[in-house]
Amino acid sequence: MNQVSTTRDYAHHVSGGDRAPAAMIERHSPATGRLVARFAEGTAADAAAAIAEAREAFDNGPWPQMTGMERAAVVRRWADLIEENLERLARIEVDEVGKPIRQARGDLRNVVSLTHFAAGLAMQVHGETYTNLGPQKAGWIHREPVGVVGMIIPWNFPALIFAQKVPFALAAGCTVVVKPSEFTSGTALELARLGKLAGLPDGTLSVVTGYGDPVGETIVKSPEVDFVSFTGSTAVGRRILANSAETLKRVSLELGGKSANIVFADADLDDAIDGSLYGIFYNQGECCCSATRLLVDEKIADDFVERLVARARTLKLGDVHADDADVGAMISDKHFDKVCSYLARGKAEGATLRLGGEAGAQADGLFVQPTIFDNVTRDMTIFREEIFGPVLSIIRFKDQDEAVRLANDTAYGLASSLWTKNFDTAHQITPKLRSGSVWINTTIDGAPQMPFGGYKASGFGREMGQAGFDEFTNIKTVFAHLGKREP
Ligand code: TXE
Repeated sequence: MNQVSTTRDYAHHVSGGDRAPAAMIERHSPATGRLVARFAEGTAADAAAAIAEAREAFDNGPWPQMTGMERAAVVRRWADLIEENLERLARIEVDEVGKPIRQARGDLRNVVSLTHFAAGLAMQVHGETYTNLGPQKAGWIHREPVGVVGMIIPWNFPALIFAQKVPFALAAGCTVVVKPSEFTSGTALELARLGKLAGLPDGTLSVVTGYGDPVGETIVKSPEVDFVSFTGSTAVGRRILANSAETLKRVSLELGGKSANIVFADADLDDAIDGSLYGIFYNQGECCCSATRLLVDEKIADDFVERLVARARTLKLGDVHADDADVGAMISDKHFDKVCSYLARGKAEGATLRLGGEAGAQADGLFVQPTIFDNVTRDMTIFREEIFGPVLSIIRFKDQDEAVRLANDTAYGLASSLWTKNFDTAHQITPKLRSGSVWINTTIDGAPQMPFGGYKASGFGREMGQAGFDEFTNIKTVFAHLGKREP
């Protein structure tokens, strides 16, 4: 048994010294009920202390002044340390999130790749030069780190979302204060400790644990914070945007989704079935870009749904530390109740239940059976609202136009997937889909080089890739006059 058997106790990670916490937040594994961690319950004063350190480290510390090569070396060392600790970090994710170990290992492998990629970008901070302004004028544009960055991270991918943000901001020369989710703070604290070992100077990266209010609120409202990068619910995203208006700080928001997964009749149906199952049951459906709405060409729908349901029946719930676990537990009692309420809604509103539809039978675990609803219609709640659980809604379409209309019939716009062997179809449809990502013959896929982010109520700003890196920079325009200036 590889399970971590002790309860881990964590203080905040603030270099100026750990403040004695007023209270601790207990974390019980949602898969077993066991007490797995205790996190310090941060106060507004804790957040303010970390912000003050980050401000000092940005204004007067060595990090922003280092060459790109020097910063890259530290971030690369950090990536190596994360890789050495990969299994331990993955087990912490399993304990705190309740996700299956295979998926947690995959998350951590991506954390390593993202950190390496960000290290390389540290050497790529450069600007533009304008030499065509006449003999007496020159202009250039600098890229500078944006300053102190506040990062607010959710519970579904605690390490991965940390890595989509933090190494990029650090590589750009920013200093960072992180507030992880109160449910899943362990890996953020462990990653920050490894960062310190790798050589991050004091104050460059702090982690303050605790609740959205007061820790998150203090970060967002602080005039000492220049930029806030948030991933979480659309409701909290709206609040963050309103709060950030007080100080007019920049924000990026990566919010909810209700992604469409379109299967055309000419797709490789085996691949499309695997992809559709992965798209909805990966991370037990607690994924902002989960492929929650399956749109199937009516010509193949009966056969496709039959085969999809048969394969979904083989998915394993249960011991999330076991290598063969496929589907994990819901993050909290409250969230479990919310997902179950959608099961009831789907049945009551007349969708055809083809699989699941109940809580899982595991004792002490907040499991929900993989659930498939067929014959869903546009007006049903399960078609419209983000469920954030292992619940698939299937709807059939007649032609390409109807598929696009249905795919775009949502307030969200994070991602869409489509399955076809006809390149013309894929190429024609892609620009019509109102989402920040389009996956062709794959789903929930990507690479550190490729930016990720939303349209519409899924937010704005990008993470990863050059575009994600640029978010953590500001441009400064420099215009110079050469020689004697004519009045
Ligand atoms: O998220 P919250 P919740 C969606 C999903 C889920 C729903 C609710 O639909 O069912 O959100 O999840 C911090 N100021 N997603 O309530 O509250 C909070 O402490 C500053 C989509 O758990 O948005 C945590 O660190 N920060 C999603 C973070 O915000 C505040 C991932 C996210 O928590 C705050 C998670 C405040 N006033 C949920 N209030 C995705 N896009 O992947 C809370 N927080």
